[in-house]
Amino acid sequence: MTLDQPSDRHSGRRRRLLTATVTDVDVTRQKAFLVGVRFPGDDLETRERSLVELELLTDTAGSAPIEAELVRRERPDPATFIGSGKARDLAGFTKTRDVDVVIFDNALSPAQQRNLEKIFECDVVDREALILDIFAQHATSREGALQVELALLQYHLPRLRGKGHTLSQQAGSGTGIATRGPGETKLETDRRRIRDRIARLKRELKDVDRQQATQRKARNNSDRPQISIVGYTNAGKSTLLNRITDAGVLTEDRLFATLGSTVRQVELPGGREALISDTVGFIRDLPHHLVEAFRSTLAEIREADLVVHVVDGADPDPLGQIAAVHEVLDEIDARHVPELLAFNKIDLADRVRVERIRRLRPDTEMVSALTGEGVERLLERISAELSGRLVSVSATLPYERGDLVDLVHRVGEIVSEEHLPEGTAIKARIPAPHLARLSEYT
Ligand SMILES: Nc1nc2c(ncn2[C@@H]2O[C@H](COP(=O)(O)OP(=O)(O)OP(=O)(O)O)[C@@H](O)[C@H]2O)c(=O)[nH]1
Ligand SMILES: [Mg+2]
Repeated sequence: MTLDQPSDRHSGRRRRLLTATVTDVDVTRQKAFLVGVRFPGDDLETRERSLVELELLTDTAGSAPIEAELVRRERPDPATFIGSGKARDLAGFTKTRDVDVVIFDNALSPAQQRNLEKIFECDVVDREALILDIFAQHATSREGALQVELALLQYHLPRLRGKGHTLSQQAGSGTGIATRGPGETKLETDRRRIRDRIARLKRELKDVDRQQATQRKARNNSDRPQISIVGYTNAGKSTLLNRITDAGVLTEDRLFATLGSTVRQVELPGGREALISDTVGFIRDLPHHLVEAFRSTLAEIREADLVVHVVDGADPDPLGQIAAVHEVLDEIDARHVPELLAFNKIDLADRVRVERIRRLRPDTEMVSALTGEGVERLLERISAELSGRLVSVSATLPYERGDLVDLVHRVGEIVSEEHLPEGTAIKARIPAPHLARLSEYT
């Protein structure tokens, strides 16, 4: 990837984007110009990758990224982030190309966004707005829609301004990149209405929270360990769930295909049953408002017995993805849950990268959710990780206590089982909390 050097800044040549989306720009799609900013100390490759990811996000949101530029700056300009000279320079280009929206990879303050819109004379948004917009377009469940709307309104509240549009055209509409503010005269009323709506959404989400907590509790009481599949968006989480259960979850080569969560039962090697769930993917700089709004969906990760962290082995920067996922896990207080790394898409990953990960994280399982390679081993590892917290028991259960025999089968791993005249002699490994129920017969 060659990015603009300062020397050809005025030559009119800008970086051509790499993916196919550029060559067949759909005339009906909004044309987007992307801007990344690199400060001293920022790693060039990281900023470039982030810009390529922004391009994917833009495409996913339904706009056509036509060009991108990585701008160097000593420090952010408080008024325009990139400095008004640079902004005017870029605006000269975007106006000749009829750009509809300028998208910044870095977060903009409401004032910077407003000032930049004046210079560019078109919509200016940042990565957060773009991700929110994608979520708005993809949310299908009731709670998903509530969660996204809450995050959107919280993002928009400090940005409301008069631009002659009505409120009904924005918040949660999920069409186009939602940036438009309401008409000037209605500004105050709209602010109040949004605050009221935020309060109402929070109340509704509390109900959802309660329902989901009840469901989780019922599942917890079912004695089966809970496994949460987590990972960067598009890493292959849903494909893995489908591979090991017959969940039939939608999988797609696009970002944020999954927004809700799906729980399925799985029988692990050794016969033990567990619950396994797949949920929304993470990304670098996942908007804080979204993480907050999705807390109830993400709560099951926090309460899981084991996290299976799926890493996209075909990505050029798997370690960066791992770090981004850990950041989100930190934010939702889920870092205490034991983690098993599954390096996915090894059918695509190059050998060098696989070896590098293997050296850095020797405990990583290499899998291909698509071809099934390594999945059986992964299940064995999951089983072993969960067994780490099992204790050995030896009991002779009378035949009228078939319920206890069932319990041991369901929650534990059978070592041996023999039918004696006085009952079923069973040797097994079970979670410690269940020991008490067998104590009479040990
Ligand atoms: N080659 C290859 N492709 C895979 C593999 N696993 C998943 N994919 C593809 O990667 C894309 C994303 O897969 P998903 O399962 O939807 O990914 P996800 O992590 O659930 O993504 P989101 O829900 O969007 O966050 C799909 O096109 C899958 O077919 C794999 O092991 N090998
Ligand atoms: Mg998915």
